[in-house]
Amino acid sequence: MASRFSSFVLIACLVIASSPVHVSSSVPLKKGLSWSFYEKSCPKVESVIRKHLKKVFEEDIGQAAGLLRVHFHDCFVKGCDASVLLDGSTSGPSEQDAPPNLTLRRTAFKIIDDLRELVDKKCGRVVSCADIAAIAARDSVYLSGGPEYDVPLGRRDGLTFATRNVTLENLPAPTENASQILTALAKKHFDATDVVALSGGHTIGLAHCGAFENRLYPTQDPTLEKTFALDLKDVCPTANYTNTTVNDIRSPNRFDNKYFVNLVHRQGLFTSDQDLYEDPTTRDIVTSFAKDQELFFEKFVLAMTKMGQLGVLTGTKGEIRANCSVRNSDNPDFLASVVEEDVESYAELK
Ligand code: HEM
Ligand SMILES: *[C@@H]1O[C@H](CO)[C@@H](O)[C@H](O)[C@H]1NC(C)=O
Ligand SMILES: *[C@@H]1O[C@H](CO)[C@@H](O)[C@H](O)[C@H]1NC(C)=O
Ligand SMILES: *[C@@H]1O[C@H](CO)[C@@H](O)[C@H](O)[C@H]1NC(C)=O
Ligand SMILES: *[C@@H]1O[C@H](CO)[C@@H](O)[C@H](O)[C@H]1NC(C)=O
Ligand SMILES: *[C@@H]1O[C@H](CO)[C@@H](O)[C@H](O)[C@H]1NC(C)=O
Ligand SMILES: CC(=O)N[C@H]1CO[C@H](CO)[C@@H](O)[C@@H]1O
Repeated sequence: MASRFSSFVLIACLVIASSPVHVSSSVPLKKGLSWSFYEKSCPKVESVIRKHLKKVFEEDIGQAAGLLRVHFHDCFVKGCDASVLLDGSTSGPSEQDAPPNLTLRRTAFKIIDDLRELVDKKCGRVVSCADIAAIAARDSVYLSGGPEYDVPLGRRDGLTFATRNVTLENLPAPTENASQILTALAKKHFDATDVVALSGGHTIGLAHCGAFENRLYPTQDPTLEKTFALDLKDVCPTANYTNTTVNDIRSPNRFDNKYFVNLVHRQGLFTSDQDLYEDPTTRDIVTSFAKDQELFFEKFVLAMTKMGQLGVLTGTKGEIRANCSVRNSDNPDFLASVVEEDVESYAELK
């Protein structure tokens, strides 16, 4: 009896855990993207990626955070065109050389390159690096305990990298307050709910002292809970320390709504996190996500689906890179398309 009951519970849990949040009806797709893009050319792409990432995360779940952040940076700077993956040392000064990218995990780039090889072996060179990064970000969320959701596909890889300045202009800083973050993200058509939901990405992963020491030195931020502040000072005893700490003290490796519970308790790590609770414009959204994880998941999926379509290249634009770290050397359109592509993706991002 007991065992029948527990297997019933197990099955019930599996059904709940694996029922995907579908957003296909509520988010309009950019022309050229589709929910079934590789159905004919590479039907196994998503299962190949998931299988490999499961293995990677079993060894180190921290890699999920690295992959999620790579997709976010890719999309915010010059659109989701895998430009963030271009290796600065071979392509000239690139996104990777701008300060916010100094802390992107090298291992995330390596994992994406490995996925590129696995997918190529299965299907040939038909899946873009930008799509691999988008699927990997989704799997990072799901395999860390977050929502399951479909990702529209059909992105192509950009031929140009973003300059250091363009990167800096497009990535918000952790020292910014909510009103600055809201203004910056409104330019990319994100509303307050999107901004709060996306910030929930900080429910996993790590941060270096440099990202939050403004809240400790020279004077302590009054919106920082006292015991939490002491812990942070242990990790970062002086300014310019290079240690890291977890973004979410309650459940550092689990994709859940605890990040918002932290904010309500004034245990958010960055100014840009905590101020979402301090600012009356976003406080109620934070509180609602702290109370209702399903609501957070639903809004997170909507915002990610929007983010995943920022400035995408589709159709015959861009290319499918053979190596995600370098653009194809055999692309005859290279010079001609550089100019066209830049104009277009900047316009779309504005
Ligand atoms: C709203 C503006 C945002 C700001 C100011 C911001 C800033 C930062 C900073 C400074 C770090 C720490 C990097 C380090 O010191 O190593 C970080 C980490 C992280 N961010 Fe954000 N972020 C923002 C939005 C997002 C979004 C939209 C996502 C994804 C949906 C995201 C996902 C992550 C993840 C997963 C990490 C941990 C990375 C790791 O462990 O390697 N962030 N973010
Ligand atoms: C980049 O930004 C800095 C500081 O705003 C400016 O001095 C520099 O000229 C810019 N460089 C380019 C190439 O636009
Ligand atoms: C946010 O920061 C900006 C720039 O430092 C400042 O002008 C503004 O007053 C701040 N807003 C709030 C609500 O604190
Ligand atoms: C911080 O880093 C130093 C070395 O740079 C190390 O000795 C110390 O244990 C670290 N502290 C924490 C809390 O990680
Ligand atoms: C930290 O670095 C900044 C910029 O490099 C410097 O101005 C500041 O004096 C340093 N602070 C400490 C405590 O070393
Ligand atoms: C991809 O390019 C990078 C950077 O040039 C290089 O280090 C790496 O070996 C290449 N990978 C493959 C599989 O060719
Ligand atoms: C991911 C990464 O660390 N990329 C580059 C960041 O910038 C430094 C310094 O310019 C480079 O050495 C890294 O390759």
